[in-house]
Amino acid sequence: MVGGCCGTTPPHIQAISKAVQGKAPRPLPELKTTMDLSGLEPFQLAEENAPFVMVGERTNVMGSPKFARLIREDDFEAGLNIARQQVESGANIIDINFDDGMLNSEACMTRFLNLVAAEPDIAKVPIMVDSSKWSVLEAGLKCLQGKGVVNSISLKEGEEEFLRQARLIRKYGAAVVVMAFDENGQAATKEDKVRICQRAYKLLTEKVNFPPEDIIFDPNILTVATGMEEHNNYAVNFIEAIEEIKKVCPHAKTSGGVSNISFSFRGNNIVREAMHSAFLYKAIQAGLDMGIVNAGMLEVYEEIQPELRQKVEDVLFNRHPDATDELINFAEQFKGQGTEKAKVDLEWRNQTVAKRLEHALVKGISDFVEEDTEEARQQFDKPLEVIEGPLMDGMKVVGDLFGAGKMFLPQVVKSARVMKKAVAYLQPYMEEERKKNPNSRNQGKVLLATVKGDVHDIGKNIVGVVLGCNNYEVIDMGVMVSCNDILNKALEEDVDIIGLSGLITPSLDEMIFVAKEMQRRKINKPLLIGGATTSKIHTAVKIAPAYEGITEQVADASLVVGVCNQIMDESQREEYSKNLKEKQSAWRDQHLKNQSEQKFVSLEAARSQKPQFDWETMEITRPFHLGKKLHKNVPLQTIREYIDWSPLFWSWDLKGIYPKIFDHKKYGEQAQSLWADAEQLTQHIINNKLFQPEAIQYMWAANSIDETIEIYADEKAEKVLGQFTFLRQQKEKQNGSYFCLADFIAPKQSGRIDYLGAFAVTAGRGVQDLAREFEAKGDDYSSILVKALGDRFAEGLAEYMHKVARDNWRYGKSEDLNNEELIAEKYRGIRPRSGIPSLP
Ligand code: THG
Repeated sequence: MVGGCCGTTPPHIQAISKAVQGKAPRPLPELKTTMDLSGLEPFQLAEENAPFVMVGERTNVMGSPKFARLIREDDFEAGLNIARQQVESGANIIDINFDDGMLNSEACMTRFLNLVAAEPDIAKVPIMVDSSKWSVLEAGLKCLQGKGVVNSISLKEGEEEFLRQARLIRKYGAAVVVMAFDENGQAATKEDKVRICQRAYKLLTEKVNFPPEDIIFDPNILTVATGMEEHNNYAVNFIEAIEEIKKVCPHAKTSGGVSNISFSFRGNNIVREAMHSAFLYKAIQAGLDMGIVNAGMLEVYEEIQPELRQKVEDVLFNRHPDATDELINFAEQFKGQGTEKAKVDLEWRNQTVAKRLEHALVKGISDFVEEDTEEARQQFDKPLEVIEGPLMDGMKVVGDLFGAGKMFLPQVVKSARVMKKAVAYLQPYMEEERKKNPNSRNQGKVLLATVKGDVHDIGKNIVGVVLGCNNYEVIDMGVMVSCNDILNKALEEDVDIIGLSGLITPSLDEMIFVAKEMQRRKINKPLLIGGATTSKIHTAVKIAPAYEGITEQVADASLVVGVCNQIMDESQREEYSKNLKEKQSAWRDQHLKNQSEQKFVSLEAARSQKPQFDWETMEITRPFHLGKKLHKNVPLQTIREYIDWSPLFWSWDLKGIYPKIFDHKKYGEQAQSLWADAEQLTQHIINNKLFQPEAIQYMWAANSIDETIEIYADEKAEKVLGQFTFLRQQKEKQNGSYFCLADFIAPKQSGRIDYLGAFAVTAGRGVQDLAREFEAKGDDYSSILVKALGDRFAEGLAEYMHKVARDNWRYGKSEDLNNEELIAEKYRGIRPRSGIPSLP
């Protein structure tokens, strides 16, 4: 077993140690002194059985934005999960660091270590308390159970302070990391590193009697590939220093912060991980005992793509002056990719062009799509065949995987981004193709539009392209087009066919409305329906009956030409229309049969069984103020704190509750990836004030009369300002009352005045502007994300306004609810909004 008793040895370390054993066996030291540490379980760092010890780096507010956020938000429980994940991924020790100017680091350290102590699956491993402040290290030492490690002390404040701290560490019973710093600063050359460590070793062993096996030297892993020539030899200096320190400081251990080496490739995890494992491979051979690493995120050395490995090693081992530039250029292709892809990476590039296109679509990789599309174009007679052939085939795979629940909406939208890029690439060729055949007659004019309320146009755009390539003239009106505009345009251009598109459910109703309007305005043109939520059944049952003309749902872009050709062909049209209507009629009958009958009671019967409240004794609280208040420029940061994030994931069909969803078996990974994008965008929006939220709020004196609530100018209730009338439940119930929202306001005949609040909120114009900005760049993914965030900010503002209203209503002042409790509606009062069953 490697690394003592805690955890199993992960494959990358097995591979590294195997490689080390095979290639350059390290001579065993003559004295086999072990370093003993412990959490709840003992951990022995013995040279002969521990080729390498992994210290988990993620519980560090400087090294993990996620951990930092959780701590800032006071969610220490979730912070524990990060510690747990590190242990589960094979960390033998965990490094814990709260060095942040905005935190009370001592208090955080104490609190976190106390929480860790209560978690056996974390506390089983020894802890490394990490800080550059002695007071924080000491706060940590006071909490540590077992035997941990202090990270770190150094000679930078002189020998006296160094020895004082070392004595205290001995007293607390911990091991220590000593950094290669002295009064003159950080050691960067091999000579300085060795000299300082040797000096510290002598002081510790001779003046404090510090056991040498409890000393861990860290001779500074510094960042390479920064573009500064002086940095090029940093990795080499470290590795050579390790070898020397092991010789001149018997029994002492060595360590380093491995991820430091690759800071210049931040955001490019594939390259970073390749650097870490290539670096470790050499450093372990040189005698490195332990490293602070992202446990679970180390590439297996043998599996690094050979070309990448060579370029990385050229940089690490400073093999030639252009090594950095070459790696930077080569690294470009991996940017922003997750590591998962890295492991199988580029293998797929060896497949046929059709398979490559499919892979790119499924994985949402747009980097190679233009070159692959070009290659495919050369293989086919016409550019359109590339779309109808390999690209559509690839999209079909995406569709099937999506349908089977193996792909999720964010991925599908990323696929569409790839498809868009391919189609855009082919567009000029298709134009050319059309010009080459001027005699091919115009097949007909088709108007396309995404209906009002909907912004989805990927499918519609593909349909437009496909029709265009088949000699149809396409008038594309874009997204969010009102019924009036569509029909006016159809008449003005005298189009042959109208195609409506939409992806979200409300679009179905908008389509019904368009059909009704066509009937009313006697516009006799075939109507085609398309989009993800449309269906043959819905079209037959709900849309077609509203309009006498041809109304057909077209399931995907590959079918649209066939349908249009039949419509445009005089000889086929009548037959086609008759068949269609027969089919739709049969579907309607079938649908009706499947509907079970629902019984309703009369309104009088429902009223007679309305809920009964004792209005004589009911407590009615009087608000501080009545009337109107406008809230302009509510700070985005304030609203952010009131946001319920779960629906953000639902809008992408990732089902789960935030933040538990991150650990979800099926959706966890996608949820994390979406969250990272959402957080980044949110920060950008807040920093640049891109949304301008506003709200208007009212509070009225009110009474109810049956289903109606009257609102009054003041508490004298003489002047009625207006009325709200609500529905009462009438679906037959076996027992229970038939509710109406008005039941919750004191009835007029009770003689008591009651109150009703209302507000309207918006996240502001900026949502649309920013979404359009992304759309213009062809980035539907970010555009949709902006809209989803706009929706979150509007909802968050509603939650906040409700809090303001309750405060005005007095009882809010005494409530003490956190966000979760707000989401669970633990407050007094209700907040119905239009669009829910009680207020449709
Ligand atoms: N020596 C010793 N202690 C140390 C260091 C060292 N403690 C801190 C640090 N260096 C080691 N820990 C880390 C932790 C994280 C990273 C680097 C070193 C890191 N984090 C990513 C980043 O900043 O790019 C986080 C990216 C993300 O999560 O999104 O690279 O040298 N004794």
